[in-house]
Amino acid sequence: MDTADAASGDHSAGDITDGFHLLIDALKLNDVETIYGVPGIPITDLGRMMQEEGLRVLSFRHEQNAGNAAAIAGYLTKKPGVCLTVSAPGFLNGLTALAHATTNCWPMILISGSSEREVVDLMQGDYEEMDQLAIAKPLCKAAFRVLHAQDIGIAVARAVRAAVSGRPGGVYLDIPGALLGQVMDAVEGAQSLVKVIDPAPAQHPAPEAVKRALDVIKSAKRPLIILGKGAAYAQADDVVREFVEKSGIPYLPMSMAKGLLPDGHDQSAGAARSLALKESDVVIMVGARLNWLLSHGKGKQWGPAHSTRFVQIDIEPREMDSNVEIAAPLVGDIESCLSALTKAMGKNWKTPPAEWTDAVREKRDANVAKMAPSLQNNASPMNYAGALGAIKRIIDKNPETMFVNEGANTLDFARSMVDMHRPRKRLDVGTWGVMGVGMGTAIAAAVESDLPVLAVEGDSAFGFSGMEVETICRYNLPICIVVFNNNGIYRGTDVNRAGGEDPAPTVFVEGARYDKMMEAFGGVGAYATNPDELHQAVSDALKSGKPTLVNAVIDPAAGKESGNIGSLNPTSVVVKRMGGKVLEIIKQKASR
Ligand code: ADP
Ligand code: TPW
Ligand code: MG
Repeated sequence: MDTADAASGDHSAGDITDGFHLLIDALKLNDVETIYGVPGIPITDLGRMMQEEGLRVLSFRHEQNAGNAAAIAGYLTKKPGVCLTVSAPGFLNGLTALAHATTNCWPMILISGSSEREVVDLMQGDYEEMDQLAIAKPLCKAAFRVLHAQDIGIAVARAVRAAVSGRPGGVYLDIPGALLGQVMDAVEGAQSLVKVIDPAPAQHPAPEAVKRALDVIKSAKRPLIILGKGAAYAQADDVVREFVEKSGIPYLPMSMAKGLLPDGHDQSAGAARSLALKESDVVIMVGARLNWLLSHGKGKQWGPAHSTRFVQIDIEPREMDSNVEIAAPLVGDIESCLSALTKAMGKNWKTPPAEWTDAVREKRDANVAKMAPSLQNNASPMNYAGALGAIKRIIDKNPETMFVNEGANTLDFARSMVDMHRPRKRLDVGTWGVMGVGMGTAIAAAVESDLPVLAVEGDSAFGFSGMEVETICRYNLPICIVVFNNNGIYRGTDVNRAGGEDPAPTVFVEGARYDKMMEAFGGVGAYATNPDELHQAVSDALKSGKPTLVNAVIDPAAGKESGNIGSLNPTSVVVKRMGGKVLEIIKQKASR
């Protein structure tokens, strides 16, 4: 429906409309198709009417999971994912996901019902009273409240544009319950709706910035491209490929950019990460930030201080120099910037010295060869490599599968062992490393892509959103969950250091059967103690498309504290004394 249709609508003089319908019409006019939420006062009827009016409404068991679904829907579609919640507690439950979306630069709109404005502002104790707008503000890109039905159209338009333009992010839209019941003339109502034209306009880089970037790249002896999830989000896949291939420069994909170019690509430096970061002299950042995931662009992982020069492509000007000097900032959208660079490289582009590209390739191939036997490990109970070998073979055979991944060891081992072959197929914990995104992510991945989903989950990670297996069964989604069950967080072997009866804080019930949770709601439960059984169970699930949960038994001693990021744990100090005299001061990291 375009604006003209909406304005004339099906309405004739004398018809009236209300806040419910104006909100629904405004969302539909702006191409929103799916709503992820949890019903209750004051938005129960809104959900029903949305469904009646042709929106797909997915009802969750907890708002955080609905919010995580909306966040990843935004990443996958470049349109705002919409989450709908009730007031105060429901709103707060949705807020973690809104902040997560904002942190990851994904467009999302959290729409929450709220209580009587007059009562809230006088703090008179309304049902679920809370000043939601004030609370949302610091956690998202923009926050709006609508008080009058005739403003609903403009409010939705502002929310959509704020979410997707520039650096994408989360937007909060506060809908006081009373607004939904307001009535107005239907023709005027239809005319009040606003269709956002060109919501994320192209942003072309300045020609001098392109030239500066190219000069820096040309000066490099050992250049490296880093592709981030901003590049995957941009959906400029062909342009990215053309730039990488024409430049001849090795590239490193960040976690969710894996598959933007297939991991088997000749220029991939994925398995030579340490060498590539340490030895490169010019690094071209493409939709990736120099945050903790790249140790802030300095320190041990990198070459000598100030020896690496950076070119950075980002839509957000303030991202430049966030951690180190950026020699050539290229501000604009990925597609415009990379097209301009590729064009400016011209016909006689000289690819980097073979000495460098060969060194990266050799290191990568050696590392891949070194890892290969571990992926064939058939031991039972499984270690991570054995289990992930089975998962890797499945993804290699079914490259279209949407791959969801969370946990600590389960995440870090899977990232390095399971190759991705297509863009935006690896969906994980993002910039914050949030546990609990798994089921919301899996549900949105299935709904938005219509493709089979494989979610590989640590047993702890799964527990954060595990109740959504009911949602998966209810909507009969083609999702196969594999729980890597090592009886705990990082490992299942920790003991209570006080010797008491309580288990250690990181361990769970031994030998739990997560597969039974899926069976409880009519899905398929499977139990795998070795890689062959795991391979079989997952293959069957992908073939049948039935909701499935495979409980994969992992050796409780196989994992490392905090997976790959144990070094981020604070150091504790133990002082050993004998008779009041200090014998030794021992500094130690968490795991022992
Ligand atoms: P990763 O974790 O993969 O390194 P980040 O989330 O840290 O990626 O960085 C993504 C970056 O991409 C953000 O700085 C964001 O501003 C940028 N970005 C998002 N969309 C676009 C786009 N269309 N064009 C350019 N930059 C973008
Ligand atoms: C919202 C802290 C990081 S990883 C993890 C926790 C609790 C679970 C690791 O255990 P899992 O994986 O999933 O069983 P594995 O294979 O190592 O055993 N709360 C939030 N986010 C984070 N990151 C944490 C806590 C954490
Ligand atoms: Mg675990």
